[in-house]
Amino acid sequence: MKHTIDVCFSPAMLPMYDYKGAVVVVIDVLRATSSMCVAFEHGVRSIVPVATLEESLAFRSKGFLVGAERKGERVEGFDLGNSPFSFMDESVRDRDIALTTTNGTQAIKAAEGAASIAIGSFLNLDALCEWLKKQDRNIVLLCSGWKSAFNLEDTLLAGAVCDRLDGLFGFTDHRDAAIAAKCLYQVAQNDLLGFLENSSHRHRLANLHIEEDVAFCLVPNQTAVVPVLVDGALVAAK
Ligand code: 3SL
Repeated sequence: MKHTIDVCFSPAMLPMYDYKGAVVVVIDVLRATSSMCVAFEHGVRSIVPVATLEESLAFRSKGFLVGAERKGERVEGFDLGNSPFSFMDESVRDRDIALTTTNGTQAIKAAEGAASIAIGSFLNLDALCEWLKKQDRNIVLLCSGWKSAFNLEDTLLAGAVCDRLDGLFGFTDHRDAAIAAKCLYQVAQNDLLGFLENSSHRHRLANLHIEEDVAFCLVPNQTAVVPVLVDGALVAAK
């Protein structure tokens, strides 16, 4: 039987989707899911996504590194923020990390109850698509958005996945979201950075002088790692 692929533009909309038997791919291009891919590429053993600062901090006594981002910045007192560059350090190798971010880790929590949860970004685009082809399930691409609102960059990645997989998977009856995401990606694909010129989160990050993070997170296929959630922790899929 042909499986379906669909796009959910916000975690707030996820309850309207039939996701419980599906693979949910959580997408937060700027920057949480991109940083997670970088972390595993640099040897991190596991990442426990948590909702609050307190939950993250509590993992320190268990030997974890603790990470927290709020308003785009590392929260004082935490080892790590949410820049992909902060996960490129030897000090993260073989470590377990607890992480909370404004939207990305919240979206992962929202997807709990799915048959499986994977992490997507431009950085692991081709590897993710290859992994998805092997899953014998419907797929829901969940955009983290910004505080429940639509955003462009997550939609572009969802569109890129649809663009690569729609010959293999059928769009669902509620297919407009997948069609829209794919069309948007096809318009933007040759200049993702330029397309996002006026996007809200690119501006938020530019105000923090971290435009290099934005450019980095839009470069496809920098890793073959596909992080998946197993017993509450993200690990690299075998
Ligand atoms: O919302 C999130 O999860 C973050 O990726 C936001 S930020 O890029 O760190 O500002």
